[in-house]
Amino acid sequence: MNSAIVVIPTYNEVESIGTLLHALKDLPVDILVIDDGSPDGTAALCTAHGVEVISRSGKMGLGSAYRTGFTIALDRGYASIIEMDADGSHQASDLVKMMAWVGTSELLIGSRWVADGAVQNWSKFREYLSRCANAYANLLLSLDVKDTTSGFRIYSTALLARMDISTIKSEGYCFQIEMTRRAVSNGGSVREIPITFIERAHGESKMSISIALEAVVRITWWGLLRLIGR
Ligand SMILES: Nc1nc2c(ncn2[C@@H]2O[C@H](COP(=O)(O)OP(=O)(O)OP(=O)(O)O)[C@@H](O)[C@H]2O)c(=O)[nH]1
Ligand SMILES: [Mg+2]
Repeated sequence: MNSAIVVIPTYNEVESIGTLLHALKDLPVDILVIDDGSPDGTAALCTAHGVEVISRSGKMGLGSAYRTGFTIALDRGYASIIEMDADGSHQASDLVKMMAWVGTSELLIGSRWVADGAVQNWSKFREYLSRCANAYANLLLSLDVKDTTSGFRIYSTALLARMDISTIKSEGYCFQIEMTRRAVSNGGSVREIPITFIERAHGESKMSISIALEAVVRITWWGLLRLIGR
């Protein structure tokens, strides 16, 4: 067993996941895929790569997939728990850079919106959406994190264990914001490491209006709670 595990949620990523698993194979990490019954055979491909897969019966959301994966990782006693997307947006070379900072902060975020961070092949609209979500979250929640929606992270087990993740409710990319908020409120130290995020070349984005709306509603609610001191 390595001291770090990469938890990868998947839904219909058969065209992308193989490249990621190949890129991760020489890194000192274990891998756990949480697949939601992808009809395209994602789980079978991961198994063929010798990777452990938790197969769930249907699409239950990114947040729920991470809660399942994190709970398993915590039970197994890894020191570091890593989040990565399967769609090719997160690079193993950036993970190596992030892992060099393990031990310096309890939450390391692979960030697009710090100096030397970058996005490739994103439309202006997607960039605008991401920047707006981050600006709104920071305005209302004062998290002091430039890329609160990034799904490329390394948590220390000590931090994750005190975050009580079973009570995290968000399902879409708001999950990342809620986790950042919970990390900060639990006294977690956060460091952002610049990454290059590359838009997926294959498969379909799971981003939707309802996922964006979930973020707006929850951020607004948390902002109101903060205003009344709760
Ligand atoms: N298990 C599981 N994985 C999911 C679910 N929704 C998304 N994922 C995975 O979570 C990761 C991020 O999903 P994306 O579709 O890239 O979502 P996104 O990054 O918010 O959107 P884009 O920026 O458009 O790619 C990918 O590996 C997806 O396959 C889900 O309901 N269940
Ligand atoms: Mg993506």
